[in-house]
Amino acid sequence: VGTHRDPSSTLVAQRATDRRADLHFELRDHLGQPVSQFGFDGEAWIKSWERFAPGATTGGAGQRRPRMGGLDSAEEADAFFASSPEDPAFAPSVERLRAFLQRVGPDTPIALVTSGGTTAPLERTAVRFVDNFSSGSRGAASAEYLLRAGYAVVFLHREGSLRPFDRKIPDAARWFHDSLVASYDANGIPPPNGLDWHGNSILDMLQTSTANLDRPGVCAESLAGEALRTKIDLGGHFDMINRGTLLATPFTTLFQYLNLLRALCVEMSAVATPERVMVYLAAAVSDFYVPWERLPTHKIQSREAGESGPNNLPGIDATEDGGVVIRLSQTPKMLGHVRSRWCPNAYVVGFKLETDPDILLEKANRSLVKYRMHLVVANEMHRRKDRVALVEPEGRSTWVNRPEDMADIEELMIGELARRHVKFVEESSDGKS
Ligand code: PAZ
Repeated sequence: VGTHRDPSSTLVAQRATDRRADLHFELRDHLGQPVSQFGFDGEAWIKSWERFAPGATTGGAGQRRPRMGGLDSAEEADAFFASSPEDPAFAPSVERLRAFLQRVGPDTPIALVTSGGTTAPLERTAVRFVDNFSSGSRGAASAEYLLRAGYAVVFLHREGSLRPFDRKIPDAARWFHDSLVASYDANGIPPPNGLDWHGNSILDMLQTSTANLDRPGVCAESLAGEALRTKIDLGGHFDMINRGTLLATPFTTLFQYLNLLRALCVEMSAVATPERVMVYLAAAVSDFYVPWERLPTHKIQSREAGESGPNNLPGIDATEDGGVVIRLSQTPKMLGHVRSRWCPNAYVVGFKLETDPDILLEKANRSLVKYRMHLVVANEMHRRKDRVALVEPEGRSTWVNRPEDMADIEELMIGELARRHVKFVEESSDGKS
């Protein structure tokens, strides 16, 4: 039922039966080779374990890392980052952000928009993962309206989720865009005008398609056809790209997302007048995950009922009927760190999603107070495209309803938020003078 690693040696004690009385153990070394076997009185053993590792004998699979502080403590956040895997895309993403911030004028407001859902892998070489419903529609639409409102937008989005300006383009065309980027990369084709291919819209490709038609792997005509068949504000889009006001940074896993979020916030907090930064946290971040140190390296194998295994997988228990029990830990809460440590001068907008409308406002308000958000957007799962509440300090909340003839509720939301952000910047500069 449990695997417990003794930090003073490399031995792993594995309980071989699930009967509390008369327990049988097999000790294995760190390579999984049996060293010895023994058995003894189960109840006494359970009591002794419970004394110094409460819950360890009943909590199911795996080693339990003791919590150092609360879930939202700096220690928990630091431990999460220290144990995250290396991400080869991390450093280039931060470099691209630095170049982007250099291009943004000193008076331009900047928004960091997070969008789409994170995955929590179940294996290091992830074949399987826990995901969520988020399509990225909220983030993509919000980024568009922020751009239209004059913001430079850093769009931190789930790879493959919806993106500004191409969110209405059919999947086939977006797939084509991604293949095109891969093909440009593989062939070393540099981006035009010093801009960046990665994460930029499908429409960037249109602009330069004719120049690249003779290049290997590039076939832009069908792409142009797809895009032009949809009703898109091409002029507006090219304007944004040409002005260099949109930077998209992709992530997939929870580890990638949180590492990038922290790095981008820290970079953005160093701009002149950091109050002009709005952090808009619309991504649906997994509340539960398997810590990296507990993930098996390779794919978890399936097996017949009664067959033994998985063995030596610290986060996973086999059940009698051939199933597995995987224990998910709670993801450390990072919202408070955005406010207090990573981006302390920015205007920070959190989001709260609930399926039960009766608890929505209360939960949003709790998040506002606990993490010192400037505003929390409260939305109910099935009505999220039609109405949201903007929850602010001192119990204020404003409902925003989408009129029938308006395509996106984000148009109204961003109007409201941009107004509040302007006021926030003015009040911050008044406070300084
Ligand atoms: O991505 P989408 O448009 O399908 O959904 C948007 C949303 C519901 C994920 C977003 O509005 C939101 O509430 N994000 C935060 C979710 C949460 O962690 O509570």
